Amino acid sequence: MAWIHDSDLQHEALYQVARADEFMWQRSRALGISRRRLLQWLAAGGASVLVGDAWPRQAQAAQAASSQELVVKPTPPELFFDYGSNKEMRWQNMSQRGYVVPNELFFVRNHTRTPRIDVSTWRLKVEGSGVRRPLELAYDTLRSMPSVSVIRGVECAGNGRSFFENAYGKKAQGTQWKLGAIGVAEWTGVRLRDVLDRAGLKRTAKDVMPEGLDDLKVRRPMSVAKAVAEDTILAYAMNSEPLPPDHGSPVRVLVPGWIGVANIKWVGRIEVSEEALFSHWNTDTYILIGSDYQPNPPAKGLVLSRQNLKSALELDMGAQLQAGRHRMTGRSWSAFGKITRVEYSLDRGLTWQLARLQEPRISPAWARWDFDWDARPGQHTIRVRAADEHGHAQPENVPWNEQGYLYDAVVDHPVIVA
Ligand SMILES: Nc1nc2c(c(=O)[nH]1)N[C@H]1C(S)=C(S)[C@@H](COP(=O)(O)O)O[C@H]1N2
Ligand SMILES: [Mo]
Repeated sequence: MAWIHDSDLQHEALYQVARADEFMWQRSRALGISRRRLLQWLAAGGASVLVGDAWPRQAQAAQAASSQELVVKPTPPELFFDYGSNKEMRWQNMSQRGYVVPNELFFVRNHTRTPRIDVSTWRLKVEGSGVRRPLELAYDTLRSMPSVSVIRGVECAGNGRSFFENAYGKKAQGTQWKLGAIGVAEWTGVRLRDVLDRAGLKRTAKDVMPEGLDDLKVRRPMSVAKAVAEDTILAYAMNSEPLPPDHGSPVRVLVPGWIGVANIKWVGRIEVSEEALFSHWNTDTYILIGSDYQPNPPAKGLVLSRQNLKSALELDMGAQLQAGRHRMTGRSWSAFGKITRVEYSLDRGLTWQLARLQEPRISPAWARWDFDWDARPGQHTIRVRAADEHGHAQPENVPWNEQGYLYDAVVDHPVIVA
């Protein structure tokens, strides 16, 4: 993979491919077998042994604890769709609102449940072969460092998953999100690179893996290039409030543009390594498995790239409206760049009109838009599609993948007018 330049490693897809390749060389050398033999062995199902992930045991422990409270904040049915430890924002509640999602409305995605962590005893460990001075930071020390605020989105890689069922007649694995597993907030914290510098980040460091303090110790690696980016931060505030328990209190990592799970909540440890790092969350899950995707050992499929491009109306699916003129509103977002065009169709894609775009159009966050609709009685289907400054556009369909990630196709939004 020598043609992948270091600066390209900010892009998750390239990063994962490069790392997987290196990993194979390292391990095959260590095991004294050929790389080819190792690939055959992996194809036969040896990956998790090789990665050395203690996931199954942790999963059992987490299940035993599952009768306890899963989410701390109130999540009444008017505000959220309830999937146990996961709560989906109802888009309807975003109409007439400002640019960011209020903390009370922000979606929650917990692999297990929200842990309660005492700020006074919380420590952030930064350690591993990639730092010269391993350290432990207390909350007050972190708060005393220079801070930055950024407006950015966090979106679950499975957002839109339920639409695979409409398209393929079968459900993909996992929470059946509609389009509400995304939120945008103003995050305040310390640049991750400032903390890494304090720990004496080595030039030879390669990967940075934040780890959560939740039951499963959710963790997922990123390249040093992404870790030292301007807007990769250790966030302790969300929309000017201390980070709420469900969103990672006291501190979470914000990794803009990368899939939701990269934004590790309740971070307690950051491993910095001179070697490629792997976890359950980039070998077994958060990968694309399906006939259109090749396995990419040690991952069982193509490791997920960054988030993509989607649009949502600020209206429930199947909402009822009164006949007459309505201002229809919504938001579109792209992880690649600014939204430059949003179109809507009232005739199932036969004809398209331009929606009006509003400022700001932050990337990776979203752009608000609206259009006027003179609604006649009957059953209607509204479609919306967006494009960004780099020419990415929402496709008509998405190839099937077992775990139902990255559904970015145009969706049918049913509306009943009476
Ligand atoms: N420690 C930890 N971090 C985590 C998770 C988790 O379960 N544990 N879930 C991840 C996933 S899959 C997503 S989509 C985002 C959701 O962030 P939110 O709950 O603040 O909306 O957090 C990520 N960070
Ligand atoms: Mo997610």
